[in-house]
Amino acid sequence: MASKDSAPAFTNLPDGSSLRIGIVVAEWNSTITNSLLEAARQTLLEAKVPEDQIDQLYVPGSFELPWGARHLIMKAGKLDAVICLGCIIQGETRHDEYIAQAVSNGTMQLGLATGIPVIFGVLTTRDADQAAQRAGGKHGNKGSEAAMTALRMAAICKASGKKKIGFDK
Ligand code: DLZ
Repeated sequence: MASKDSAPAFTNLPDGSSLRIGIVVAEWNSTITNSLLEAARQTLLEAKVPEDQIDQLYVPGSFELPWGARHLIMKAGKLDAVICLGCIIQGETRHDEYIAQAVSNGTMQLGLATGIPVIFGVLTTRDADQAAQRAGGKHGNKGSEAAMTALRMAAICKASGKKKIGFDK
């Protein structure tokens, strides 16, 4: 279980001025996902990622996020990281479990296959209130955390001169 200090403290934002970052956003639960998006974009801009170096794509639901991330990677060519933003809320059936499993596996596999960091910025909550608390409420905004993770991972890749593999145009 997450405790108050379990997320890493990102005190210094890496310089993002040379980075190109993709963001894929699910339209399901759009009030929440748009809050995540706004915070993610704000964090990238604060880190000096140029606005025209942020590639954004909406997909219908969280299930489509890995496909959307792959599409951006293939289309944009030189992305340093891709952030996936979604919100899966439990319902009467087990749909949320299947979607969450598929998205987390899909994003992980895409990152490993391409060498491009693919960030899991997907809320998986019991209800809408829990989601709201994590999209600008008392638990902060996970969109901003996802953006910080993307910046950190992109900086690690740059520092190690890691060559990206796969999906070359
Ligand atoms: C179908 C569905 C349901 C019931 N719930 C959610 C949800 O809470 N969050 C979300 O992002 N998407 C949901 N979806 C849509 C699926 O992600 C997907 O778009 C459809 O199953 C079509 O593949």
